[in-house]
Amino acid sequence: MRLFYSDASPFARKCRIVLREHGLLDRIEEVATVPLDDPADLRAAAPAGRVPALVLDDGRALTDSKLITEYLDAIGGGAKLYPQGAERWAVLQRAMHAETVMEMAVATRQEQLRPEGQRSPLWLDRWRRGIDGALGALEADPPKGFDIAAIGAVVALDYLDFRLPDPARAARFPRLGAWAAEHVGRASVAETRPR
Ligand SMILES: N[C@@H](CCC(=O)N[C@@H](CS)C(=O)NCC(=O)O)C(=O)O
Repeated sequence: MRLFYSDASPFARKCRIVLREHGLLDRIEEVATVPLDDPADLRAAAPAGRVPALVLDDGRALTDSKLITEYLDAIGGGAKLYPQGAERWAVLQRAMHAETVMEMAVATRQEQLRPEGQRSPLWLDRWRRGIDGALGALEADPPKGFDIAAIGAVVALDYLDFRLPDPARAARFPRLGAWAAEHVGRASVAETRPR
């Protein structure tokens, strides 16, 4: 199998952490790519040209990090990251708060790369408040253990520090910061940190 990723993509990083947690690195080749260059092999796997994309051994492909991480969790030999029991919906809701942070942070980054006169102050403000709202939900109810919500939260926080650093953020979400610090040294997290 082949996983197309770009180093900075938080969505791709979730998949890269999950495949390490499940010991799948010997079955899945990680292929670094630049989506904006529109490489033909990425377009063939992902019609919309986005990472992550996972090409299976039979040639079929899966796109979108939520689908790919659930697939890797299904075939992997490690502890399950998507719980099936009573806690499933609480975990998925936490994961969705993290997903919202990623979506709004990536949108903010893309907006910031536009020429200044073309940026939308309205959307930048809405996304800033949206990010803080979703972080506030995670601050009130941080992930428990290292499940798919924890992976999302670690990735979202690292992406914020990487692309949208804010020295005041740590003071606004102290509990979340302390929670994240517990996972900094985990191999799957350390090996995939964006540079
Ligand atoms: N919902 C998707 C989002 C994927 C996504 O937005 N990927 C970005 C990189 S962070 C991308 O490939 N952008 C290139 C493009 O849109 O052309 C997922 O979870 O996989």
